[in-house]
Amino acid sequence: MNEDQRSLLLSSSSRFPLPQGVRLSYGTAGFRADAALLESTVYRVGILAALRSLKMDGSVIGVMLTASHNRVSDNGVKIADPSGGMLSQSWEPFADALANAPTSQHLLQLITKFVEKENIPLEGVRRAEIMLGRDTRPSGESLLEAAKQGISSILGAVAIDMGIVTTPQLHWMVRARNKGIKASELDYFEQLSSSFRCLVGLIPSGSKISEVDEKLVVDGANGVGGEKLEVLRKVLDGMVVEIRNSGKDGGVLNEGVGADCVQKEKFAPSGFGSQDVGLRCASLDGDADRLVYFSVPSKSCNKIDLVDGDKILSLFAIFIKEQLNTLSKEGSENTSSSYHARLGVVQTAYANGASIDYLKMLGLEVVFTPTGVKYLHEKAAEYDIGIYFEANGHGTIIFSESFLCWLEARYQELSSVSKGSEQQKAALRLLAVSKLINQAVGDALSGLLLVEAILQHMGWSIQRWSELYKDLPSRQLKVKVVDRTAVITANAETVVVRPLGFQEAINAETAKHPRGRSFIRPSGTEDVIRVYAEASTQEAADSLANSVARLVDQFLGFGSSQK
Ligand code: G16
Repeated sequence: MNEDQRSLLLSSSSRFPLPQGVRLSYGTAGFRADAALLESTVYRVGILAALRSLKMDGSVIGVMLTASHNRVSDNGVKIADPSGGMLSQSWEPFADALANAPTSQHLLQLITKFVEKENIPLEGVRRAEIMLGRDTRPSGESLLEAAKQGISSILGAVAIDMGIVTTPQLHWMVRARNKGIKASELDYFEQLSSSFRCLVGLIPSGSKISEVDEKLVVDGANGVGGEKLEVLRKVLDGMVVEIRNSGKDGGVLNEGVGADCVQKEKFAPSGFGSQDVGLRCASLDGDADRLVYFSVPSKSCNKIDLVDGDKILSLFAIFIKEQLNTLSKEGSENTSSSYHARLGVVQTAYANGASIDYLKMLGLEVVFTPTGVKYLHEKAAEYDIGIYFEANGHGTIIFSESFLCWLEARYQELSSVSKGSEQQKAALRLLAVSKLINQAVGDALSGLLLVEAILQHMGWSIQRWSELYKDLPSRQLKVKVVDRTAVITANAETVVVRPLGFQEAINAETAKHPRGRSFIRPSGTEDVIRVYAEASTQEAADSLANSVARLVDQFLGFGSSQK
């Protein structure tokens, strides 16, 4: 590292001292904390992003400022790799070390060593380029400044401010830029709307939905998603969608609203209630990377019928499978028609037991990973078509390059020999899905458009969709403990390895309830241990969750369990 670079790093880092007593780690979705503590972390992530870009031959890297579903006073920062996916896990330890370096001198030493170890061309011909995005949190503005300062501490690095965007939009833009595709927000809307129109244009003439089912009502969590959905609605002139909790009318981000609260509490978000009985409703989270649907079944209470990520996954799987089956019918002798696409679905331990049974009954290959989209995405990428969803509504569908190449060729072939055939339509539908659905990361807006197109294609109401299978009753609790890192899990978080004896205690509680299942894990975004339980009745699920929460108290210290 030359002298200019050293003194630039030393002088700029001295303006961003680490607050005393703060120790952060790059968790499930980057660094998250009270926004007041984050300036030095965000500054350092700016440096990290610039180094990552240089390491990746000058490819564009994304930096997103968001704390997603967490409260408005929190914020966070995460990195998108050149593919648009999450930061390579091999760089997470360096991210942790950088964020916690106590002084400017330590920071400089760390960077110098890392640059050497990774062979990062600080003085090469390529310059680093970083796309920056933020959600609607008020703290985002000053944190953006800190990120820019971090980026400009690496000589020649350039920051491109994309403004207020959803997290998936930023990931999409990074991916598009690195693929050499037009990557503005307008291009994002254009791609989503044209592929949605293509899917709707291919709906079989017999598919009919009732007038009631035409309307969709969306809870925007008082975040960025409502505003962006508004743009989509205008582009898609004719889409019947009412947007509530868009943040314009004074509501607080994620407070009593949003996908996390709807999915975990199973209550209608603020602004929804008896006037919505029977309507198809959807809820986004604060940065619009999660999506769940729900309906209000009766006027008498604000309980909901939840259609969570597992059911969105099931709907997508049914549709994709239907298209693949159509495509493989009456295969011709031509070799290009004989591609056997591997379709796989990826879930986590939070997947409802009934969903797993259902997906297996459909004949699908179902695999599990720990919580966190970075794990699910990686697993799904092993298939030609990998569908992944967390029950909380975070998920997408990814297509392999080789399958897409074959599909494009097959579509061209079918267009010349059997235009208008069912096979040609199936190929076109799959191509449209690959463009509509965000290939970089789970995206509530693109997911919502795909759900809407498939429901119309099937002629299904939300009730019909919800009846695909009946969820086992479940309960989620969270418990504050002295040190959540004391919990270590294995087998995709289904088994507690530490503290010793904890898993046996869970097993003993679980055995008391028919179809009982329970697990615990340390949250990656909040300072709590999460408890999940399901059983054949709601009373049993509640009782199991409460017993396991008490075990957490016993084994891990103080605290009282809370919903
Ligand atoms: C983030 C991740 C999700 C994950 C969630 C878990 O969500 O992106 O993949 O499911 O954290 O949170 P926790 O570890 O607290 O249970 P988000 O929407 O907050 O970015």
